[in-house]
Amino acid sequence: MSQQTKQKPSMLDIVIKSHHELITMKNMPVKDCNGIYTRYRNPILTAKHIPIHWRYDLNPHTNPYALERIGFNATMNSGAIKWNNKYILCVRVEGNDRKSFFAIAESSNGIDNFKFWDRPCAIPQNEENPDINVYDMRFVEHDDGWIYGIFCTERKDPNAPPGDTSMAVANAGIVRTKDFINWDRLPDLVSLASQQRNVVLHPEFVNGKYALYTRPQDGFIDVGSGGGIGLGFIQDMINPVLEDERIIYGKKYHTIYELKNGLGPAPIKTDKGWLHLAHGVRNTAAGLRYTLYMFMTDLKDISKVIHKPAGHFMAPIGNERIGDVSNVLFSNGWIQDDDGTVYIYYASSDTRMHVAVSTVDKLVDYVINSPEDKYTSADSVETIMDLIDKNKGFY
Ligand code: M1P
Repeated sequence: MSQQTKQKPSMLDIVIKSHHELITMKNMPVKDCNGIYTRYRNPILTAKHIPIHWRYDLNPHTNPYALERIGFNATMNSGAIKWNNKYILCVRVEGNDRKSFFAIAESSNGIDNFKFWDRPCAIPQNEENPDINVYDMRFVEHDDGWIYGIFCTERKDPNAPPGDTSMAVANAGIVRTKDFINWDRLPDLVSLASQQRNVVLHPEFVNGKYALYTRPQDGFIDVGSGGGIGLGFIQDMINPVLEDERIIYGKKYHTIYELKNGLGPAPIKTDKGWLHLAHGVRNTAAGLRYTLYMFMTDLKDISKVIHKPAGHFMAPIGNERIGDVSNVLFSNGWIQDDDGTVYIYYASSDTRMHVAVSTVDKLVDYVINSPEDKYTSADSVETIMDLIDKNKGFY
């Protein structure tokens, strides 16, 4: 037998190899599409994409059995931005301990080979009221020169009755950065609502003020009498007191946003109006169903919704339907390229990240030319009849 007998690969060698294969896997478009966008076959980020050195103690002396020391449960709801020619996601990573935190992952093409940076984001705390859990970052490169991140900060409700260990308060936490490594923590949003989630900064000043999309709510899960996508203004990000908040897109009976809705990423400016991506929630016998929908607001008056195609734009399909919180699609990040390509980053069932690709032109066409919801079955049939009549001679 030769002196150089091949050594059996260690457990960790196998883990490292399969991790490398996973994160370098090529992604392919899915053929079956509606012309509006193209989904990609593989999730772009899963819990298995988390770097090995965040999970394993790599020292064989202190980890002789090569056991995973820190487990991760999900990679989901990611903010997105193009920066230094890279597609950057600010991923909501959830540990097995249920705590979410942020970590940056980058790709050169926006559809595969997303790799986490060496370390997760260390978001500074507001000393007087530290976060218990943080999630769902929205990035915006604002006209003022900063890149802002607005996220949900969650704490136990101080007014919870004794023995209630789940009542929580959600609010908007605010950071700004120039490099996604160093973060300035600004004060949390001050608003009249008892809770806020899905808060998003508009990229431009409006009459010299910062404009914020909000989702005021009465309870942590149940929006109560609150709800709807709101719009308000603040004078100064260092003292973020929300003024003149009002609902610009409310919830409505027998729609896909009957129970609640919330804005996704910051809107994309087009020559026809601001393109918005949002999520709508309705209740079903199987629990809440979250789908994505789109609308457009006026360029001069951003509070005015000028186009709202009926129904969902994307809903969970196939494996997307199943996960920690099943039947959920959620998006808080998209990237518009210079050539008009739009990368829509969405999470399925609070478990994994995906990408779908479209263009600004197609999305504008979809939003402007798809029929609106007229809110009754009879009206929906009439809308279909209209199309059939217009199609006479074409089929
Ligand atoms: O579990 C589905 C989503 O629920 C919440 O969204 P919303 O505030 O609109 O109800 C958030 O916790 C979100 O992170 C989560 O994906």
